[in-house]
Amino acid sequence: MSIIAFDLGASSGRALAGDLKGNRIQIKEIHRFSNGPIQRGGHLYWDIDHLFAQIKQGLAKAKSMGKEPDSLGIDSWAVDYGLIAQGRLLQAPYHYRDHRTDGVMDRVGEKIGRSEIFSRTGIQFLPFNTIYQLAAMGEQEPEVLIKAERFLMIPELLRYWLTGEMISEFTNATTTQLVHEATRTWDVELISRLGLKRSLFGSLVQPGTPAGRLLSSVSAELGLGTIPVMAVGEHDTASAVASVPAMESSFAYLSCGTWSLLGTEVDQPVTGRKALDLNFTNEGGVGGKYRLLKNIMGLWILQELKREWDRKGQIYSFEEWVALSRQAPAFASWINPDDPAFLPAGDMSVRIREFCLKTKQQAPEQPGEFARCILESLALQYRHVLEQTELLSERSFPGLYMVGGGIRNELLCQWTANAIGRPVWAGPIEGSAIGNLAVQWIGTGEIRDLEEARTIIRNSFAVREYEPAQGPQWQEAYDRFCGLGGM
Ligand code: LRH
Repeated sequence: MSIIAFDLGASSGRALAGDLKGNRIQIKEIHRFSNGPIQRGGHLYWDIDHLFAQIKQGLAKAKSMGKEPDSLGIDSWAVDYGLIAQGRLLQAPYHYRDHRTDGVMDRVGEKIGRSEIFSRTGIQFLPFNTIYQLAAMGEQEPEVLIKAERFLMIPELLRYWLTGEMISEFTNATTTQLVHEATRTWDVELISRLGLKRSLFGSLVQPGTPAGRLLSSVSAELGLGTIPVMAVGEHDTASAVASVPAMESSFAYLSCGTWSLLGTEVDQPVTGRKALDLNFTNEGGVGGKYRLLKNIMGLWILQELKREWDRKGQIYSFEEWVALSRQAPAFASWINPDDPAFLPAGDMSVRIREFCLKTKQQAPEQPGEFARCILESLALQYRHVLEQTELLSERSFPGLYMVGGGIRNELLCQWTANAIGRPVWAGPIEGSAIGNLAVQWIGTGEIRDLEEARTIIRNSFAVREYEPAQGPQWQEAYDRFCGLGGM
């Protein structure tokens, strides 16, 4: 029995078929497709029709490979959504890096109060959270919100087109910053204080809940049966954390990709003053857990730097960028990767240089120097956030689990181990898709629970250990990093 996970990541979308044989998972990538935003009229949108077509193509390919699935689930990055009226999508979903939310978080924070928003939701302040995207719509396109009857997050929208059912899922919903941390459902008071209609938001289901079957029109088009569809941990980070092959109940993880999400799992959200000041989040997790973590800007900065060089016609592969950074001088200059300047797309080299000059450091010039600056800064920031996680959770961690595409970057894994002075355990690479598959098996009863899923994942995928090295040099670097202005 095969099942399929669709994982829509920032660098690409993919369909993975999974088979569970005894206590081993086998995966096979059956389809990979682009998932870049489209730019139109000065705004950034999801290419949502393309994605729906790719999902159908993935299903058709599965059938042609003799892997007609018995279940499917979809996960993607958080916060983005579509609005439905009369059964139809009102407009293409915006991409969260669109600038229409500029300044909105501050205005909403003033109106409602940051500490009140945080104590209700436990969610960190990021300018692109859905709450601010909806507030931006209220300011700029109120007619769309008036017309809208239903709010669906991206995997829900795609599921709706596959099944005809509109069902909202818990983990992704928490990233809107509109779900109450204690009731684990929509915060009706917050929603009405924002002037939003309560009726937009449907009741939430937990990951692992059946969410309909393929519409007969879809199954006829693809020559498939009416395959059951499941709500999984539809926030990709929820799925990634579900895939962490930890045997201990308390551990630190880093989901490493376009974003770096570093934290731990907790049973109850941590919403005190310290968490607010450190801007930590408590996102809904799989298996009734919360993910106490912090968003770190991640490999996005290097991806954008690469795109900048690509545009200039100086094209290096990612492996070449990493090799160049290895050759550049060590500990020359750093950035605070979480400076908001690095969030939008565009001229990263200019912003990196500006940051370095502002903080009285030598600004990088050569490609390798830029790349080294980014990768060292990420590793040092991982230590910073790991220590903050320990402080907030009142735990200490002997090492760090890393999952996701970013662990292909062996240099980053090694530098992370060096920076934290503890081992890194890296794997699996396809964390989100594997977590997505595991939750489907939990939903169908083939895997008992999250703990058993993690044991099976550990048994099925290689985990590479990186031992820390160059302790004194990295300690000295960390002390200087923490003393940089602009941190
Ligand atoms: C990672 C991620 C992250 C969100 C961001 C928008 O892909 O889902 O957890 O904060 O994208």
